[in-house]
Amino acid sequence: MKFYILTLFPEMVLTGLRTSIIGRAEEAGLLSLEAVNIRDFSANKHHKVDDYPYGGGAGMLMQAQPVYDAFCSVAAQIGRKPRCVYLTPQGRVFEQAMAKELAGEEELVLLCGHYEGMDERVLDEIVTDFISIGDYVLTGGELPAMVLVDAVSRMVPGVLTNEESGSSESFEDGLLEYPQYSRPEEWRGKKVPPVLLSGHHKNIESWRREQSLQRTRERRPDLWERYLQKFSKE
Ligand code: 4FD
Repeated sequence: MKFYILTLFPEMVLTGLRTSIIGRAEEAGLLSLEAVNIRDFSANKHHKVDDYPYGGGAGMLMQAQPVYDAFCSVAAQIGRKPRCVYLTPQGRVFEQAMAKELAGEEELVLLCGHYEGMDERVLDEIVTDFISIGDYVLTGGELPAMVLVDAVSRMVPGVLTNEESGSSESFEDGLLEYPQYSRPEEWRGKKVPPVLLSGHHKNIESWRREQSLQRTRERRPDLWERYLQKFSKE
C-alpha cells in the first residue's frame, strides 16, 4: 500500500509516522509513505500557495492550482487517478470499518488543508472521500492524515505482529477492550483480579468478555446500542 500525503508540512507527517510501528512496516516493504510538498508546485515566484477569499471574510484560502498540480504529479507517477481523501471537519466521521475498507486500496492520496480552507473547485476536481477524524477543529489536516494512515496501515496484513494484533481483535466485534494487568500482583494496595492468576482459561475468557460488555455499556452507550442492533440481526 502506498500513501501520498499532499501537505505544506512534509517533515511533520513523515517524522511522526516513521517514529514507530509504521516506520518499521515501511522498512519491511509492507507500505510506503511519500509526502508531496504542495509549495513545490506553486506557480508564484514567492512560492505563495494562498490568497484572499472572493466576497471577503476572515483568513486565507489555499489556492486550487498548486494542489491540483501536486495531485496530478502523483496520478502521473502511478499511471491513473487514485482515491483522494480530504481531511475536513465536514467529512464523514472516521471509524474502524472505514480504516479496514481503505486498507484494500493499492494507493491512497491524503490532502491536508490549512489556513481557513481551500478553493472549492480543486476539491470538486480531485477529492473522492471527505473524512473527519472527529467533531473538533485543528489548525491543519496533517494530524488527521497521520491518524488515518496509522489506522489504515495497521489493517494491512503483516504490519502488526501476532502479539500486536491480538489486542485489537476486541474492537472487531464493536466492543471496548477488557482491563489488563502486569506485575506486580499488588500495587498501591490494588490487587490483580484473582481470576487472572487462576490459570483457568475458560473463566478468564468469560471474565474478560463480561468486562468488555460492562465497559462498553457504561462508557460508550452509542457503541452498546450498535452492538445490540447487530446482535438482534445475527
Ligand atoms: N476533524 C479535522 C480536519 C482538518 C482540520 C482544515 C477545512 C480546516 C479537523 C479543511 C477546515 C481543513 C477533522 C484543517 N481540523 N483542520 O478531521
